[in-house]
Amino acid sequence: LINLKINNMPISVKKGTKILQAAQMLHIDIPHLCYHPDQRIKARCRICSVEVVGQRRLLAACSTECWEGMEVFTDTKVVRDTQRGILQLIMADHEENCLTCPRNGNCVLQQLCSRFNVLRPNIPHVGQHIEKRGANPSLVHDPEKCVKCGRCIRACKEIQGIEVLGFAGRSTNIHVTTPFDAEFDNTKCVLCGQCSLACPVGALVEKDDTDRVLDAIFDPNKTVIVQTAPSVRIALGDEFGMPKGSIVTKKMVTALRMIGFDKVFDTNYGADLTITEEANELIERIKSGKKMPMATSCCPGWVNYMEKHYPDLLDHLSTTKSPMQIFSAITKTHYAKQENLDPKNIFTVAIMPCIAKKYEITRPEMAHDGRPDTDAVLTTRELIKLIKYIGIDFENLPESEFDNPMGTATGAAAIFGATGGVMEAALRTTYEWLTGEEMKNVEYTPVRGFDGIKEAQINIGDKTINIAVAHTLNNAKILMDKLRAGECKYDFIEVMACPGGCLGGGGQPIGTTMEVNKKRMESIYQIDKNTKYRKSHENPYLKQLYKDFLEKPGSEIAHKLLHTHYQA
Ligand code: HC0
Ligand code: SF4
Ligand code: SF4
Repeated sequence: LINLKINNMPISVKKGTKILQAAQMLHIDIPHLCYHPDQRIKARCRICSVEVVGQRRLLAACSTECWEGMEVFTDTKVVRDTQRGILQLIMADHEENCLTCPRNGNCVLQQLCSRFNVLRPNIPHVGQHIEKRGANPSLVHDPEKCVKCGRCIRACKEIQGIEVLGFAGRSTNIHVTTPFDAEFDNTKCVLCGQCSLACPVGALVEKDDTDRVLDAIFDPNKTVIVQTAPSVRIALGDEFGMPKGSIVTKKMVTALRMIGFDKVFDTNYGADLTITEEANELIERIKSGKKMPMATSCCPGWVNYMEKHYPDLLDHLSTTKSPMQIFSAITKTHYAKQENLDPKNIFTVAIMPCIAKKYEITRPEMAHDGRPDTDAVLTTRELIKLIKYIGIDFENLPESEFDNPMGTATGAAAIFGATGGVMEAALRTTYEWLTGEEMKNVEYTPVRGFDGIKEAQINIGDKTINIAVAHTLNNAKILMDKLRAGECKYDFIEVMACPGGCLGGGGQPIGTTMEVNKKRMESIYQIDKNTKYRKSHENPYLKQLYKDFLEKPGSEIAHKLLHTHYQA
């Protein structure tokens, strides 16, 4: 242990601890902008400068390790003047229209200016006008709001290995951009939104679709149907002061009804349907030996990645659509007929932890009779905005249940939100269908947890199935390079683009970190444990759906509505 003092308070820390963390242990928040707990430390912004006795210059608290006998001061006049000076410099290059900024009220720069009383710029404005980028369904980039912390660049590189963002220009013209300033969807970007989750200000945000959804809600001719992804219910509470990982499913349902949705359904029902179709597809592929290994395809960030980076391997992707799209396809066909609704007048909304899902719904193959299956995707962050807009006291809401038939789902669907979950859910059904025996212990732990790549062998009847699970595209790349080189022994691969799976999605509340994701993962497995049915094929409403409409997994009608293809 190393002994030091911060603001005259003694503390002992492990070797290697940085001043920033040591101060946190003493409940002192040293301001920081470019520092992010899950990223490599760059010490670019210097807002975390502190005074250390015996040192001639200020040191960056984020990158300086504590040493024995160190004496740190975080709030001397020179420290405060430095912090305010840095903020003044940032503000001289920052478009100051906080009131209309999407991050108003949730912006690190705004919080710091308020905390350090930097209320009026004292340096002339030097920022240059740079056009916004946003002609794509998912992401808006406003370089004039950028603080040059580099967190988006590191997210893209360190999580996804894509490196589509980088610095260009010099001096007052330095800015973050894409290769040749291209629009995101014309680059290697997969629209995962991890950059927007890492951004401390309003420079990178999701495309805001809240007004489009409200317009539909206020249109008397429209029946507006909402579905909510597995990972929203364990993250939404964050923003309302509830402990991280709180399971708020039933409050969320109440809030959605108050916002004005006509029916509140569950994407998890779609996830059960994805599993029955995908398990059937896997069994067919195993039996025929064709297009093996099969890879999951429910994550649109991952699908974009395959199309842009491994177009030669597209055959490996399962043709089963994602739960969101399967759900909407059923809504606008079978459900519409059952309820005597004209599909023209149905507006389907999906609440997702994801930004790439906004792109997924615009794919031409995700439409039926010229109408998109899903009309709008809102991120968890946009749902938070709507809840606040209506003025709902979320924490104290009474609880209520999803509507049926599409509000009932199994525990297998719940775990889709965590890396390894789709694999585990698929194995529960594949096992029973291949062997005809009951799977007694449904919890398949080798695919659980946050290891980057998880591999296992599972014996199903007389077959041995090799599986691999990866999260983040940096890890997916390792698997795909092996596959391309013909060195891959797997039968079934699951990939989710975001860290931890959808629970760490690019559309989740600001402040999402791996530490938070761990709590979300525990909650997801808790939901599975507490659900009556735990295997997708046991969902009673799904059995009814196959009986009334889809006939059997992989039927002609199932193929028409629930399967898709990919394009290089
Ligand atoms: Fe996911 Fe999904 S689990 S992609 O991660 O498969 O976004 O939460 O909704 O569609 O179910 C996201 C989360 C979903 C879908 C499901 C899948
Ligand atoms: Fe990179 Fe994802 Fe952001 Fe695209 S959306 S720039 S891939 S982090
Ligand atoms: Fe979207 Fe989930 Fe894929 Fe992230 S992991 S891109 S949140 S579907």
